[in-house]
Amino acid sequence: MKTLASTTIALVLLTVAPPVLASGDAVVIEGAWSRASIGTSRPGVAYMRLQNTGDALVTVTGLRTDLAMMPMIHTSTTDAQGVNRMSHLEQVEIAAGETVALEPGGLHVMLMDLQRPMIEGESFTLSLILADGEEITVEVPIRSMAARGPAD
Ligand SMILES: [Cu+2]
Repeated sequence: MKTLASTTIALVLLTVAPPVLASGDAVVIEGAWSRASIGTSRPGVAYMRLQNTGDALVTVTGLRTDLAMMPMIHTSTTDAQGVNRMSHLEQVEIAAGETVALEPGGLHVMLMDLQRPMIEGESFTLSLILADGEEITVEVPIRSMAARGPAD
């Protein structure tokens, strides 16, 4: 009864293993998208939702992609005069069970120093580096220059 034996072992492992997900496995990335660029002189942008399905805080401390020399997380704010400003965030914390949205007008991935144009219909690989050294990689589709969301 090989099958029964395997099932028993699996159940034992499930019981013994602590219900802690590795930080990289705990984060689910949904709805990633970006916009096509005109050449490479201006930075590119990318958006996504980061869902922490685990039971511990996850901190994103950096980004990596071969598309851009300096990918970083920016936040957008509008001051009292209605002027939009972007600032670089050193890290983004995602509380257990929470979702952090990177979307137009708020948090976003800024792709500084593009190495090639972002072409509609193509995609690129982006890795999120976590505080514990784990990385999560996502394939980001490139939408049109006028896109306002992942379905455009
Ligand atoms: Cu920015």
